Amino acid sequence: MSPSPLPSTPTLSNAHDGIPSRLLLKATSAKDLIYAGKTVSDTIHLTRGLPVPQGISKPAFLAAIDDLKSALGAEHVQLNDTEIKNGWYMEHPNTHDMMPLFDFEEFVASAVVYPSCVAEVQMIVRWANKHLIPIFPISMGRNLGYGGAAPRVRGSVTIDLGKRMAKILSINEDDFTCLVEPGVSFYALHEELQRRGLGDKMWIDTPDLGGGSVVGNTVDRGVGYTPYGDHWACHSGLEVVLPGPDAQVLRTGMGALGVGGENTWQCFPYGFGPYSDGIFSQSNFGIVTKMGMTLMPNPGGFESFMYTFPNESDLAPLMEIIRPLRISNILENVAQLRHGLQTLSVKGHPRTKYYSGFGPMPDAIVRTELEKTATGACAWVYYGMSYGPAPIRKLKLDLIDSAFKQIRGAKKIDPATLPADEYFWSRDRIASGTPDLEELKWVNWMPNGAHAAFSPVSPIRGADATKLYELAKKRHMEAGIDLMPAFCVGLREMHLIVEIVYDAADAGMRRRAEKCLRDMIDDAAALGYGEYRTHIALMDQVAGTYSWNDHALMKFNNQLKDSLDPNGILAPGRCGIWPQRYRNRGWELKGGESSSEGVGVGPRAGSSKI
Ligand code: EUG
Repeated sequence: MSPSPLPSTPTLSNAHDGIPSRLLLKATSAKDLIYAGKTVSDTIHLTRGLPVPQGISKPAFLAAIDDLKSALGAEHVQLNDTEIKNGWYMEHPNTHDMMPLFDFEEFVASAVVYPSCVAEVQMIVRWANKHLIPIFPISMGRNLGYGGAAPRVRGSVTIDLGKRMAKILSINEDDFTCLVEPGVSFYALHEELQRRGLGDKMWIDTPDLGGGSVVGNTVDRGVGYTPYGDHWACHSGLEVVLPGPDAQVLRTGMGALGVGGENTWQCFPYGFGPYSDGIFSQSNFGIVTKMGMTLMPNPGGFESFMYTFPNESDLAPLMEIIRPLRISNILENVAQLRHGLQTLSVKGHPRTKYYSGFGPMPDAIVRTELEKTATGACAWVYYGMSYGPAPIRKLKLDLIDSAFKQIRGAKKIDPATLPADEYFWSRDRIASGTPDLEELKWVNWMPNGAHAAFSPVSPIRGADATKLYELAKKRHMEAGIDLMPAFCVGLREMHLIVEIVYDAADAGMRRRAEKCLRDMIDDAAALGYGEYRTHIALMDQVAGTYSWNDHALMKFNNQLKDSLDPNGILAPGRCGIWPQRYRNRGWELKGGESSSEGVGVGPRAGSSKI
């Protein structure tokens, strides 16, 4: 390989968010590819100047920032007033969304602050309450496809928790648990298990890309691909800083015990009384500073398998086959059923290598191109994993084989025939708890490649899969965008993940992508499907679809918000929850707006000013 002209990717030995050295070569070529696909400058000058949040004058804001600098050290507070830089997955911005649906300058922070401990997080919360400045905590800011590091309210001060709070506080070999801070990535946790010689004994569960924060991904209810793939279900215990003026800290579950709670904190998630953890996931009710996570015992063997299915119409009967196998745990992991086009795009080539026409790439071309690859021409590919010693795997794999082969033309691909760089082996690593970087390759499909996801959940049924697939297809056709769906099958539900890959520097394409996403959200809602997670620009719309009984759930969320965060300083608008000071002022985004901002904010809670 020729040496990269670009600066080297930071590794875990010099950055909390770096790449493990075992993946450095892969990162180098991934970075080269991404930079080769950039047609616009990486640096964006803030033509609109310092994004001072609404409700405070620029001089008052700057004076408040000076206060914060004296409290935390000037080097731990950065004003964001000149330019922002996009970078790439491994060297991503913490000031904005590098994969925006609006322009790069819209969802942007006014400053970034780096606390080193819980007491400093509390200090920042008190400061925000004093000055009525919106703050937006990120763990590491790699929530790409869902807004990345970007605050919902333009000009919020980003709290980058991860940079200086990146400790693995404990790994318990007896209980198979750990306790981590927000700056610990899946990469870092995995490397630490190897370093301690525990890699053979216990596994982590990782998403497709391993650079994300374990805390961040879990509180956003992210998904991985081992039997521990439901991250939220696998966590145990939180430490949370509340957003009120006194910035209380609490620990949930057994961590709430007055003495010795650490004992059982990571073993039993519930403690006593109402189970509070839920309200700190996908919310703006608190800042999570520590989280317990369970680790999976090495199952004593594992074996990936891959089946291809020839026809688009195989989707429905296949889902009917998958459901009982998954619920009874014969299919043991959160596997993926991917559209053929996604297996093509993950090779990392730009779309123009295959097709340059406008609109979705014709099926015939996808099939012809797939014909030349390991999967052969097919409509769907199932990537799964069987766990345990060989005789146990054989029982399960035989059941799966005869069930899958009920589909005419179903083919099992023999892994022994696949070269080491085939995508299959990346799925193999991920489903056995080794975080990877391979998935990034399909962003090269478009120049300045960005992605944003449509992520509805449904039962594991043929009829549901078909309805969701058809509506996605229709809307992609209208928008002229390639459709790359993947069904991620949980225990009794599936997440359909449709990542739209678009050119982030092309305003027209961004608008088409946003329109397509919004149309799919509305279509899905009309059929009774909701999203499990969404991009920051789409949160109001998605929250609005959870409207049962006159929006009873949002009314409850608003009540919690007003009680916990009376001044409305913490991540206003996140997940569609707006504090009182912002309500009814036009902050909600439902589509077609040119600005993400409303008109002003109200006075301090309890203030007599109107
Ligand atoms: C993916 C999976 C997700 C998600 C976003 C992306 C994977 C893409 C299961 O959840 O939310 C290949």
